[in-house]
Amino acid sequence: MSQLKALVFDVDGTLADTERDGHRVAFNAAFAEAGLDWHWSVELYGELLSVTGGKERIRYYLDRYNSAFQRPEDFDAFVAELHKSKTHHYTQLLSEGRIPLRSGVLRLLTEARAAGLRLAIATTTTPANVSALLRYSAGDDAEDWFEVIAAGDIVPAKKPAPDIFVYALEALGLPPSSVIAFEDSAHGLRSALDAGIEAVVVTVNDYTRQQDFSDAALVVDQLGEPGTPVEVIKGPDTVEIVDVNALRKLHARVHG
Ligand code: XBP
Ligand code: MG
Repeated sequence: MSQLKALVFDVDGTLADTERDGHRVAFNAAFAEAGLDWHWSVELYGELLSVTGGKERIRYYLDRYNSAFQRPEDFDAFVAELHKSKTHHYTQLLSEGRIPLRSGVLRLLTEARAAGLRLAIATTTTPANVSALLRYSAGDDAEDWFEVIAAGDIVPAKKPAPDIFVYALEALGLPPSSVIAFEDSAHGLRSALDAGIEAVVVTVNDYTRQQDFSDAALVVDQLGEPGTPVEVIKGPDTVEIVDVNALRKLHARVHG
C-alpha cells in the first residue's frame, strides 16, 4: 500500500474564500479604472466561474454576455492589460487583510508540517495572487512551507484539465497514490482525478455547494477547528475534523 507523503492544495475557494469578495471585486475595480461600464454581480460571477482563469473568464464574458462590445485591434493585449490591472487590485485587496484563510486551513498546514508531510499548491490563479494570499493571511514565511507552487499559465491547459496537478506531482517527484488533493469545485476535482489522484477532499463554498462531487473521497463544509465539527456532505460521518489522523485514515481507505 502506498504511503501518504504530501498534501496538494488548490487556492481559490480552498485555502481562502477569494472569489466573491476578492477576485470579483478586483475585476470590477479594473473595469472601472479602464472606463468600462462592465459590472460582474455576485450572481453573474457565479456563472462566469464556469470558466477558470481570469483572462479566459474575461473573454467568456464578452463572448457570452457582452458580444456588442467593440473589441480593440490588439484584443489579446487589451485582455492581458485589463487582467494585469485586476491582479494589481486583487493583491492590493489582499494586502489590506480582507481575505482570511478558511477555517482549519492554518491548523492543518501547521499539523501537516509537524507530521513531516510535504506541501504543494496546484492552482489556476496567477502566481502573484498566491504569494500575496499566503503572505498577508499566514505570514512572510508561509510561501516557504510549500515545496511546489504550481500556478496559472505555467501549464498550457487550466482546470478541469489535469495539467496543473500533473505538473505539481512531477515537481514533487511523487506518484498520485501518495498524495491527497484539496479542492473546492467540480472543475478542480476533475483536474485532480484526471491527474490520477484518487484521494480528493472537497471543502464546498457558496458558489460550489450544489456541484457534483460524487467522485470525491470526502466532501465537507470546512476543514474544521477543535470545537467546530465539520458537516460531512459525503464520506465517513465519523470525521469530526480534517486533521492528519483523519487524512491518514482516508488515504488508507482509498488506497487499501
Ligand atoms: C480559481 C480560478 C482563478 C481565479 C482568478 O483558481 O479559476 O482564475 O478565479 O484568478 P483555483 P486569476 O480554484 O484553481 O485556485 O484572475 O489570476 O486567474
Ligand atoms: Mg478553487
